[in-house]
Amino acid sequence: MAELLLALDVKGSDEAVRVANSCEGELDAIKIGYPLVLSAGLGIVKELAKANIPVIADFKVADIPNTNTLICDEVFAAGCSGIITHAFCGSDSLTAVVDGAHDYGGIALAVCEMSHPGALDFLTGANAEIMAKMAKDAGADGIIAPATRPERTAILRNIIGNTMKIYSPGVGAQGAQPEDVKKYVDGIIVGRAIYQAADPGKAAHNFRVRCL
Ligand code: NUP
Repeated sequence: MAELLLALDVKGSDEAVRVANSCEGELDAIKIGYPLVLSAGLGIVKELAKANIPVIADFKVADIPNTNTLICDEVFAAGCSGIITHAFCGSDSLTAVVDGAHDYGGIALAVCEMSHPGALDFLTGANAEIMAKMAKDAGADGIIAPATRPERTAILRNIIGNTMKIYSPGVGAQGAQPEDVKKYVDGIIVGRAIYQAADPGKAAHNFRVRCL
């Protein structure tokens, strides 16, 4: 059984609240990112957190350790429960995010292999495997691995073991199905296939059932 996370990549707080309310009771967490935060402001976190499910900031943090720490301070002060970071900047940058999250009682998830076709240019294979090992060594709480390439996600699962989480995007608009990957992961991330649906709550319910 996998959890269901909504990637709430809509523009503006009204639309974000409309979709989140429609999905009430169907989600385990809401993932926000640049599209929503740049259009609605970071204050949207407090609004979404009223649903009493974690809000995870998908900012794919990728900077020097000090800047990463400063970013974590803002993200967790705003009320987020977790942060998604890139791992490719190296172990010190990654550790800064892990420590920054843990200082606030939050979680840090490291992107190891991405779900889109261009990931095959760099963010796959040995590079992804090195980053999974790095995430484990840094004490990250979990990794992001692709539903679009379940065989790769299975390999990354073997590297990190069962104590860390895997959250997996690529289901719905990017072509993967929950059934492709649910046995390897702790949570499935779905964006457009829910928030662009005529009835987002119904769409979320259908994905939730398929994640069981
Ligand atoms: O590898 C990744 N692929 C991916 O799609 C890592 C991600 N964080 N995401 C995010 O997941 C992406 O930015 C979007 O927020 C969500 C997938 O949305 P959708 O394709 O289901 O609309």
